[in-house]
Amino acid sequence: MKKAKYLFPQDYMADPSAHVFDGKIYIYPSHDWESGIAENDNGDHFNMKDYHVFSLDEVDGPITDHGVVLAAENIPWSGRQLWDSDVAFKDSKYYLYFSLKDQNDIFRLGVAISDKPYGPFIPQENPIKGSYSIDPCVFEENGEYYIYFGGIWGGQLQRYRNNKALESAAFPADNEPALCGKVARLRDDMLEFAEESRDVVILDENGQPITQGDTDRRFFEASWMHKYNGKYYFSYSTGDTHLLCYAIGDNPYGPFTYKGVILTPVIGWTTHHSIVEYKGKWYLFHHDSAPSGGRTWLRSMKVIELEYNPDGTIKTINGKSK
Ligand code: FUB
Repeated sequence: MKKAKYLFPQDYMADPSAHVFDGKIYIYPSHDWESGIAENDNGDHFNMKDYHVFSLDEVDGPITDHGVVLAAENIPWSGRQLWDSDVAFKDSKYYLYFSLKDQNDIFRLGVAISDKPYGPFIPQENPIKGSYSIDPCVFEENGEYYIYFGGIWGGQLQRYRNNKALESAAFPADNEPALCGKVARLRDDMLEFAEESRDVVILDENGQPITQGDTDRRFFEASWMHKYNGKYYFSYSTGDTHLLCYAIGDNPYGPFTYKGVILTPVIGWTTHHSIVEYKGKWYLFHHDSAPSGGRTWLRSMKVIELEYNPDGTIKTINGKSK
């Protein structure tokens, strides 16, 4: 599959997190809709209220929509805006991790549980203790589960330092190390962090942290972790420069060394993805706003094959290729 394919033209879905469960690909996207909220830098126009799950037997084959699996109105601590989510499997249960503003308009991460990969998912009473910001992604290795998260601007990461809320939001100076995404190991029951979250440090080619002013390379949002040939690939969006980039490390915590661009800018402001291997090939699940005529809050999910060079670097994909 060398051309990108829209996965579900019937509705707007974004931020697709793909996993292989029970021999199928399951996709956990955000569900965009036209709520009429004006566009701003806080992302108020991303006013989502529920999640669907999708599955594929073949990447090129028909897609199954499993319908609404969790709605904000059924989450006890819900305020507004169900943003990006991800799912992990452990001991016969599926755990859906999601981003949602609480009743004080603060983004937290929540967990909902199902005994099926296609839900429905039953939410916990409260958000994960000590969680903040957006875009959870869960990576499993040797029975340990690591949750990555964070996003600046509307994602509120600039409101925290060292896992403590600041009096007021603050960004580092342009020549200082950039704000980092976060990672924490999950507790055995999958419901809480097992440790304080740590910075996901991205280094440049000289071993120095990427700086806040390096907007083509610094972390903005959309963490994803995958492993290829024994190396750990942390990928993310650069937000206002609209790139999907990646950095490689030797363990799930990093540090990671910046390696390049996975996807050049798509049509629409946001770019967000997941990377998964299925039947011997690798795929980039992502989204763009082309079908909605560039309305950035109405995104459509897509998939395209992702290829590696012999040295393990990823071949850059053109976000506007048809
Ligand atoms: O879908 C809402 C937000 O837009 C996500 O959480 C971000 O990563 C961006 O894709």
